[in-house]
Order: sequence, then structure tokens, then C-alpha cells
Amino acid sequence: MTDTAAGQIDHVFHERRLFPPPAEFTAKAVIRSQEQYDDLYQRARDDRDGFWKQEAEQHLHWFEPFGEVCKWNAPHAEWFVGGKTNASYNCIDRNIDQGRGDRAAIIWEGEPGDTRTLTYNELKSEVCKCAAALRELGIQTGDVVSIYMPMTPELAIAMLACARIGAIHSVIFAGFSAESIADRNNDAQAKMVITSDGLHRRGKVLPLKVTVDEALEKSPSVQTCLVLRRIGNDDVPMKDGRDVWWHDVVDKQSDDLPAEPLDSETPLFILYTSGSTGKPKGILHSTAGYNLWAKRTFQWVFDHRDDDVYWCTADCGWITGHTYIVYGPLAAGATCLMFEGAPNYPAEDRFWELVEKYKVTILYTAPTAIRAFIKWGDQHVDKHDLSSLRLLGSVGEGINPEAWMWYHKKIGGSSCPIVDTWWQTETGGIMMSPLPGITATKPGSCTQPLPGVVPSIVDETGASVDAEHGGMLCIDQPWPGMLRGVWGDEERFVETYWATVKGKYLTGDNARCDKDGYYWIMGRIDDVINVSGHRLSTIEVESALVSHELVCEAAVVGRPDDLKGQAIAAFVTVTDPNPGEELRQELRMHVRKQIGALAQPDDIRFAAAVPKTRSGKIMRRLLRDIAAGREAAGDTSTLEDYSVLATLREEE
Ligand code: 7RM
Repeated sequence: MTDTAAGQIDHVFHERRLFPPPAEFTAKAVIRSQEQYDDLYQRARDDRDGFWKQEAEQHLHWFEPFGEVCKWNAPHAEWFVGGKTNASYNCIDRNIDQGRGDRAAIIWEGEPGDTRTLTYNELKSEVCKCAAALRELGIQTGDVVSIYMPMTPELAIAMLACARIGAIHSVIFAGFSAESIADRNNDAQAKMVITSDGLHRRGKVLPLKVTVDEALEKSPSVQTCLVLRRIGNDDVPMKDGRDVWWHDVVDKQSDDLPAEPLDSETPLFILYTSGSTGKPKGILHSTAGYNLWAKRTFQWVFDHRDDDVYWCTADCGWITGHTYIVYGPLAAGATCLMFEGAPNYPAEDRFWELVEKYKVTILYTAPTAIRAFIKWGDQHVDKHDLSSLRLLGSVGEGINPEAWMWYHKKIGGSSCPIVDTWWQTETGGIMMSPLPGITATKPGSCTQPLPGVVPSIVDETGASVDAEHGGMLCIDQPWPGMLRGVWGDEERFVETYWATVKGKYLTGDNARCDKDGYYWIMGRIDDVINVSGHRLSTIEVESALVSHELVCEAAVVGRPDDLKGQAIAAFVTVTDPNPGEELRQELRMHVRKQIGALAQPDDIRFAAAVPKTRSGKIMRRLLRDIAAGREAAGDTSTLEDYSVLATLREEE
């Protein structure tokens, strides 16, 4: 490690490998030359309004044209002022108008292996019927509808049906507790909940409706519950006057309901996301800007072509599912695979079986999944022909170089570019990513900002710092996909994102930018560890640990230390069934060799699993409490598996 002045983030990534895009890829790519990208980037930066005017006119349908392109009164933005459009129209009707009606929009496979394909024409019929049913059930423009459903086509249909009539959807991941659903219903004053009789999960059935019933006892604003039959479980109790079956009200509706012309800034959805403290925030996105950002970032980053079969493995309960299963790819007329099940059911090769079966060309998944595949073993991958793949994507966390290399070699056959996409629920869509036809990638770096994204790196006072040293990542200019607010909490919106640096969006992540202009996300601001005045990023220490052959996963946090200010505590899962003092010592030395003495963990705890949010992110806040011997505080509603916490404590 370089000896640096106190206060700067020690950059300890020694990643020097560079992977230029294969020439055959570049030859056919949507963006195929650096000049083309430079031109886009410079136009978007230097003539923001001119650039986005042209983009919006070309890539969205307008019932009525907009006037002003961007009305920016920080932190409030209005995009495409006065225009009228509709996200459901853009995702469906526009494709039909342009001759893509018979193309498969969604190819779906359920956990038990049942399948269904919906063309754009068929998707339109289903969305119209659902929208008409919502109307019949009293849902009006501006009403909030909570959606708590399995990953079935009806989940996407329900989202698009809301969009069609200007209702605001709030998708709640179908693993949340009754308490979490009730909190979200109450915060948003939801009028309806759409759910199902149950959900298939690793061969078992989860009774979703029972959970919703419990939530509805504490959700006075909800008047109607619409229930899809997914399992065939007719015993579910239906409350008279409140609960209705999907097949009773949706199926009988007309399959042609014109999309409502909606003002550009009509709220499209709320998505709840946990903050580091306190209750979840309802991140608000609006219609035109979000839809345009979703579509264009999809086309740029995934290099979409007509014959692609694109698969994003996220759940629609997360922003990745909203933007890159529904609004982006459908607006681009793509064919999307949608999968209901888990990656290891009935066996650990399910994903690879699907890639082979549907000849998937673009795969977008998360580092947490990739690390699980590595742990499960190559034999599950080797059984399948993955030669249809041409592009791989990663999202959700930084991808450690070890996992990157495995993904590149084992899944991509060393010939597919990897796009490591950095973005947030708040940003609506991808902000930084390689462009697969032109960017030479470095494992672990999300490389460069997309057109329209103007980043900066600042210190705690908001002053610009030397980008190579690292600091807090901000976005200096408004962009179409940016969040429009925190539902019902203007103060929190301003405090969280806009108070540190005037007029700049504070991402909450730390980053540094290397000499080549490549960005490296160093983790959340709260995750920086300060050891004797040296600032270390958790992800680097984690990457070093994971590069040891016996380590599957690692989570690193700081804990108070009288001498050093903070000491490093590491929670690791290993393949060794009986890890002991010897391995502990070996791992310490390993980190010391990889990074330096300062980064050597003080505590190493062997754990059966690290606590993660249901979307796969390590819950470092909880680990900080455990490492410091405190009661875990704050919101744990996104914790994947509560039993993990209990076992981690036992380790103490
Ligand atoms: C898309 C999504 C956002 C936070 C973000 C980062 C982390 C996401 C990457 C990443 C490093 C990446 N939205 N993050 N992608 N860190 N490299 N490619 O995940 O709202 O759920 O989370 O996730 O800390 O701020 S999110």
C-alpha cells in the first residue's frame, strides 16, 4: 500500500488487467467508436437541452409535444414540460405501431417449469384488460396501487396497467413481512393491493395472500385486494367487499383500452428502499424522463439488437427489475426472458439450463449470485452450452476481481464483454458502465459515466478533491431519470441527497477515478474505515479476502478501537468445514500481503452466511453493531434471513 497523507482513501486496488472489446463485437455494436461516444457525451454535457430534446422526440411517443426541456430549480427537476406521453404506450403500442406486434416481448418460465410467451400484441391485450379492471375497481389517475406478487407475467402486466391509466405502482418484493407491507401501504396511502394465492419457492408454496391479509388489518387506506391464481389454492380466504379474483374481474374486460395521455411529470411509481437508518424511503419516479432514461441506457449499455434474447435475473421488486425487465427493454422492443424461480432449484444449474434452452444472448445478474455459482462448482456450468451468450452484465454491488474473472472465463467463454453497471434506485437507471463495443474494461471498475451523467468527487465539506484520492461521489447536473422526491417527505429528500453540496446530487457512495478516467466505487460513505487516520474501503479488504482460495464471501466493517480509532472486523464464509486459528492467521497474512499491514483484520469471524438484504447486498450496518457488541438497531425489514443474525452473535 502506498503511504498516503491521512484523510485520503488509500487506493489499494492493484488491478492492472485490461480487457479490450473483441473486434467482432465492436464491428456490429450500437456504439462502435470512441468518437461516437465522445460526441454523445459532449453534446449531452454542453447542450443538455438540445441533446435531450432530440432524444425525447426520437425515442418516446408524444400525444402532445413538450415545451421546455428541463426546468431545473435544484433539487427539483421537471423534464419535457407540458408534454403528454404514457409509459405503457411507449413500452407496448409504440412497438406495435412500428411493426413489432408479433415479436415476443416476454418469454416466461415459472419455477415448476411451466412456460408462456407473450408477443407485444398479446401483452397489449393483457395490459388493457388489467387496466380496465383497475378502473372498474375504482382506481383513478394518481391513486397508489401496491403490488406484492410472484415473478409472473401478471406482475409486469399489473405495473404496465397502472402506467396505462396513470395510477402509481408501489411494488413490494414478495418476501417482505406483513409488517413491511403495512408500513409501505400506510406511507403511500395505497388504495389497492394486487397479490396472488401463493408463490413457488424452491419447491414449497409461500402463502402470499395470508401475509397480505395480516397486513391489510393494519392498512386502512386499502379498499380492494386483487388476487391472481398462481398456485391453484382455492382455500385462500376472500373477504367480501374487499377481495376479488383476477380471473373474475380482469378476464372479462375489453382488450383495447387506449393509454391515457399523461403529463410528462405524472408520478409513475414509488419504490421503497432502506436507508442506513430509520424507515424505508419511498423513492419517486415520474413518467417521461424515467422512461426515456430506462430505454436509452438499455440500448447503449446492452447494445441491444433485434435478434437478442435478453435476460435480467432480478426480481421486479427491485429497481433493476423495474428498469431492466420492464420499462427499458420493452420500450426498446426487446425480447425478455422472465424467470420466477431460484438459481439452485431444482438444481444448481437452473440458470445455465435456461440460458441454453432459450439461447440467451445477454445476461444481466448480480455479484452475489456469481459468488454463489463459484461456490457451487463449475460442474453445474460445464453441463450446458452457453455459446449463445454475447454480453454479460453485473449490478448491485461492486464485483470483486475474482468473481469478475470467473464470470468472464466460465460464463463468457473469455469472449463476452462484461458491463459492470453502477447506479441506484434513486438514479432510475444506469449511470456508469462500460459501453461494450468500445470500452476496454478493468475488473472491478464500472469505468465511465454515460452521456448526460456529470460526476464529481468531493470531501465532507463539498469541496472538490483530487479524484484519484477518492471521496464522495456526486452528480453535478440533472438527468432525465433522476428521482423526483421521497414520497411524502420533502425534508428527507433534501437532507439525504442535496444538503451536502448545493445543487449537486449526493450519491452516498465513495468513489475514486484513476488516471485513465475510470471510476472505482469504494462502497457506501458509511462503510469507510478509518484505521489510525488511514481511510480504507471495505470492498477492497473484502476483495483481498475473497481472493484466498478457501474464502467464499467476506463482509468487512469497522469497530471502535481505543488505539487506532477503528479496527477491522471481518465476517467470512469458507469452504473449510472446520476453520480454526490457523486459517484465521493465514487470512490475516493474506490480506497483509495483498494490501498491507494496516488493512490486516483484527477480528476474523467464521460465519455460515453473511447477513444480506433480499436483493443481495451485505448489511454492514448490522455487522457494525455486532462487531461493536451493540444491539442491532434500525430497520431490518430487508434482511434476507433473520437466523443469520442469531448465529453471528453466537460466534462472539
Ligand atoms: C441498481 C441498484 C444502490 C447501491 C449503490 C452502490 C451499490 C450498485 C454497483 C454498486 C459498485 C456497482 N440499486 N452498487 N451497483 N456498487 N458497483 N456496479 O443496486 O438502490 O438497490 O443500490 O448499490 O452502493 O449506491 S440500489
